[in-house]
Amino acid sequence: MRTFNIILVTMFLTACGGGMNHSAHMGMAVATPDLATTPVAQSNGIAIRDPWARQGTNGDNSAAYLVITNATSADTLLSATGDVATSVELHTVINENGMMQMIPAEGGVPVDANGIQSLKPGSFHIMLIGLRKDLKSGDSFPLTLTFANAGPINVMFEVR
Ligand SMILES: [Cu+2]
Repeated sequence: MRTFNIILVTMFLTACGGGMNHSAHMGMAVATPDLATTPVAQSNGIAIRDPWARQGTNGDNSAAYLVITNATSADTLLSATGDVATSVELHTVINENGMMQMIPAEGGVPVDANGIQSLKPGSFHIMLIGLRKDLKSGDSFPLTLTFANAGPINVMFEVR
């Protein structure tokens, strides 16, 4: 458990690297996802913690993040759907000749058996393409996350 917590702290700090909100997030370091906390949603062994999204302007793009834990056999996040944006896609980030590029996550986002998978800046994320409204700090919106085994899970994302 202690090892898990340390890994999560590292992930959180990485997720906060750069950006105008850096200092704000650092000040909230105690809000690091804690596997001992109650998940915001769970189904069939999959639990969701710390769902959040970047602020954005109507018509622009944004991204959403979360921590997935899996208490059962290997699963895959196949899709995220919602009406917050014209298109909602699962993306990953690759290093192409020193340039960081995001591309669709072919086959979805894998979640190991009894494992943890973080969707975070610089890694897997949910891309919100063409926001249908402004996303301001404190707003929230729903997405449906569909897993191959666990099925659909409705999650509210908090805008930060
Ligand atoms: Cu993306």
